[in-house]
Amino acid sequence: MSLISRGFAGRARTTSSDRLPPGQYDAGGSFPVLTAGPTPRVDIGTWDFTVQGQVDEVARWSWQQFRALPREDVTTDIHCVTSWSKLDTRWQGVSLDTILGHVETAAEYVTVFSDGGYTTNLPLEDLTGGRAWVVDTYDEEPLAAEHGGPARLLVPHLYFWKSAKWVRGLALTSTDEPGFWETFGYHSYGDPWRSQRYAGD
Ligand SMILES: Nc1nc2c(c(=O)[nH]1)N[C@H]1C(S)=C(S)[C@@H](COP(=O)(O)O)O[C@H]1N2
Ligand SMILES: [Mo]
Repeated sequence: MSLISRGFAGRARTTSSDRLPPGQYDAGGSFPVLTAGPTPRVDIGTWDFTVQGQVDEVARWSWQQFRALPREDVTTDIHCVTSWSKLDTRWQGVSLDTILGHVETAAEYVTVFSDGGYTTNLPLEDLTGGRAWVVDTYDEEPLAAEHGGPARLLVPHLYFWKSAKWVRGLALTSTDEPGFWETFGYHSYGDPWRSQRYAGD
């Protein structure tokens, strides 16, 4: 029969399968660690976060200055290209809108760089609009070193390889320059809802 009650039809669909992009599974309580190379040792005494490259003036925050910026709580789903997703992950950190509010630029792209040499690229616009953060807290605890502590990028609307661990800054560029995984054939944008895993997807 085709009759369905209003109450049932009108209910918001929030089952986990609706929240999983194509080809992804729910990792549940586990939080896999994916790192190319060793976990770098990061000293917060010398740590800084800089926005450099195509900017009128380099912007720089020491750890103390970064910690004093306005903070936000973020609860979001994350999607790794190796096909695990994790729902309702809880973070705290500084919005990239706050950081980029201090910067004048005509650049359209960003190379995110990290301790240990990892890089990843994305359009500058994708770091704005309340869609990206530098986070230092996971589940109300300081972010663990293997997950990118003291601080990592969080860009949950793109595959998780864009969320650079041990992040140290942004280099603003006029053209889209492939980062670490992108050089090895991963997609330059990486939208999980469009299965943009590899170049050409
Ligand atoms: N610096 C750095 N950041 C990185 C990586 C890395 O190897 N080095 N791996 C990326 C990949 S492929 C994924 S899926 C996530 C994994 O984050 P996790 O180890 O906290 O799960 O970090 C991303 N950020
Ligand atoms: Mo990944």
